Amino acid sequence: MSSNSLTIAVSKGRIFKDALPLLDGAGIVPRDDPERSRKLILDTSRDDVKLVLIRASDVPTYVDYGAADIGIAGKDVLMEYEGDGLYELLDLKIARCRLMVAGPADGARDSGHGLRVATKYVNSARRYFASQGKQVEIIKLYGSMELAPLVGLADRIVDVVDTGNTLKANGLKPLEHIADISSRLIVNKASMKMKHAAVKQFIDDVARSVARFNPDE
Ligand code: PRT
Ligand code: MG
Repeated sequence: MSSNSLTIAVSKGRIFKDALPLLDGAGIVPRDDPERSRKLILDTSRDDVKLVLIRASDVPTYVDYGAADIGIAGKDVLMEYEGDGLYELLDLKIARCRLMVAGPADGARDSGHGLRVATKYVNSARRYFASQGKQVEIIKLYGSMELAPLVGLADRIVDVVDTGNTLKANGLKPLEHIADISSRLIVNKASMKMKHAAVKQFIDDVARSVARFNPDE
């Protein structure tokens, strides 16, 4: 990577969609639409900036190892990530949701002890229940957590919730709030040093966009 070019890691889907206006504010417009193109590396309107499209949960890994200088990742994903090669520098205030404990809408037992909790957010769930003084058994899943209580795999799930429609459609309801979630700008620690001018310029530009889109915060 040359000392003034920037590689930005971002996931397709809701984060990409919400990030587009912020990138635009930094003068960065992708040359392809990732929902149509199969390319994993997108050139942009700036010759010195490219986007790499990866799974949401892989973004911190690419940035940690310096395969991308910068990344856009949900706080839910960052709370699970254990590497230390990155800085979290800016709240982008996009792709907002809440990390919640959910369970059957018709009640069910609520002692909190001996509960089985299904989640892909193993670290966050473990920390949360420990902070509540509750002993639970955590079952790691990779998706479709809502199914677990329906088939008797678990008593509770920990998942991100936006409208709550998905919980409701599966006979579940939100029970406890763990954290407010939004996407964050993360930067590789070495890039922060070696490409300081380019990284700082980018962060300042994006921060201005964020402020413009959130005038009341
Ligand atoms: O690609 P991969 O499957 O590994 O990752 P992913 O599914 O986590 O990616 P994606 O694009 O779905 O989510 C990326 C990020 O968006 C997450 O890491 C969160 O930070 C953020 N985000 C914001 C959400 C939601 N809102 C959200 N609603 N991520 C997931 N959801 C799910 C929710 O769990 C439910 O299953 O969307 C479904 C609809 O939500 P309701 O509550 O509106 O019904
Ligand atoms: Mg998904």
